[in-house]
Amino acid sequence: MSDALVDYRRMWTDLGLDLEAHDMLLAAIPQLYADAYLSQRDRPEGMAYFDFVMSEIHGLRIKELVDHKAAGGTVVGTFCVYVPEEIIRALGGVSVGLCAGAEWAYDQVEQLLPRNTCALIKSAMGFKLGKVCPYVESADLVIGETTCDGKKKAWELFGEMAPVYVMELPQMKRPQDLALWRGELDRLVEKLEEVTGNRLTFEALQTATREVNGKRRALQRLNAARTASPAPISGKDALLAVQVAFYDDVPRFTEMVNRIADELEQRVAEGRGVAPSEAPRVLVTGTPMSIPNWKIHDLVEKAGGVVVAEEMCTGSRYYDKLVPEDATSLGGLLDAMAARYLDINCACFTPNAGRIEDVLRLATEFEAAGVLHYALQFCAPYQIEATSVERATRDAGLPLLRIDTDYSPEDVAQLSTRIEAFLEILRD
Ligand code: BJ8
Repeated sequence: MSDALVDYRRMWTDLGLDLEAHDMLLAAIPQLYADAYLSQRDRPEGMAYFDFVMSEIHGLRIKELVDHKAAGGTVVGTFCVYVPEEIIRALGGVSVGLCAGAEWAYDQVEQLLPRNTCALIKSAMGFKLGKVCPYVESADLVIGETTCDGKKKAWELFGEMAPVYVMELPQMKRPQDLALWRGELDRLVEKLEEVTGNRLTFEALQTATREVNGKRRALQRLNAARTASPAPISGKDALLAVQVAFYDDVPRFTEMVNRIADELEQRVAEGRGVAPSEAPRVLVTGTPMSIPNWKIHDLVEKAGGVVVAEEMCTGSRYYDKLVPEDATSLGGLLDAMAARYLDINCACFTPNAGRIEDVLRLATEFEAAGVLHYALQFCAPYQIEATSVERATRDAGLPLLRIDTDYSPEDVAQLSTRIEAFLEILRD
């Protein structure tokens, strides 16, 4: 056993992980990753960074978090793209996304939650109950939010196992909702000041805003290259970059993604792609996909299609919009931040016409031949909104495939058949 591994095991024990269960989880990920990722041909060389990140998913990054805490820093876990990571960063905290993408400890989960709860909530709860996630165990505070009913109620139970703070997210986008949300940012600042022991300053928030904008700009560059035909990077690889954006070190991640964007721009100039230019181009829209949930992208790309864009929180909703950097006061910057965050188009909002506009806009920009609507089973907001998305895409002459699924591999064969048939339609 290498020294690093011995140290990691000590670190995991200190964090309170169930080592036996954790070993089982860590043993499963490399195979999944190899099947989905390492089997791809002609990947951008820069993706080696993400291969490394994945090989160290519970190792090096956790060590960095532990060191950060030992030096007096704070780790804050989040579950939603509405939680402004700039504020956490400005107060000396490290923000880590905690959504999980695999079934775990469902036997324990189903003693607390109804079976018909979406996989994202069950998985997050299962990782905590099963003591297999060093990210959640590192968190000094977990921030929940009042988005869907499932999450809203799950925080009450999650709060029995970890320190949870819940932000009230309005469900409409009227001026009075923006005022409520702006007040929620003030309350979040207050809470984080208490937890970190630091005071928020304009300068620190301005710096954090520039840094997080830099990360989003790098993702914008990477994704802009996907408008090219042939696509210079697979959808799977682009998805992985956004998944990792939620927990990686911000400056390092930004630098690495900008390097990949340089490489992709070069590939586009050379007309070099990861799939033939006639491969059907698919836009995926719907609920977020957390590591190691690569199921849909994998199926589309193994069937000969290429995913060219994601209208989802692990996609354009995360990086499309920047916080304006021209505010001259702390209050002004928080105003700009509140407006930027409330402008995200989650199906928890009503009405949510902005999401439909985004789907149509992205389909045009990325020259998608069809749209795949992905929703987790028992996610009422996205499953219901799928009807409006389908109507709009039909009116725009875009074929749409609707998939409602979960994290289990049981429906893979059936999904594969449906996806192959859909790609056939797109080829015609
Ligand atoms: S902004 S999408 S990250 S809430 S899948 S838990 S909605 S029942 S994840 Fe989300 Fe924020 Fe919205 Fe994005 Fe509920 Fe649906 Fe489950 Fe969901």
